[in-house]
Amino acid sequence: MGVGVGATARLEALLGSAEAPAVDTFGAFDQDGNGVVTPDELRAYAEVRGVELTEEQIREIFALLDDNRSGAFDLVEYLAYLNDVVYGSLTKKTEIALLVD
Ligand SMILES: [Ca+2]
Repeated sequence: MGVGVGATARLEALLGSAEAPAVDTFGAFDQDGNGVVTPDELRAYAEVRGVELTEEQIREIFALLDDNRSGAFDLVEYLAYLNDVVYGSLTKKTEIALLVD
């Protein structure tokens, strides 16, 4: 279906350095520090980082991250996303590289 692929790439671009602790990147998204990241906060963070996000990409990112469909995502949802999608895909890429090699 391809849904979320572009959004995932955008989100990975936003995450920047993979060496930054996830809690720190979440804190950077959560600009008012209330523990949840809203679409407006994500949009503002993307603008600061020079990453262009369309409304559709923002919707896709929240479809991926906002498990309970509250309209925002919290740290638990963010960590679950990283674990499932980002680290999971990196592991798969590593496995594929090993197979090719
Ligand atoms: Ca917030």
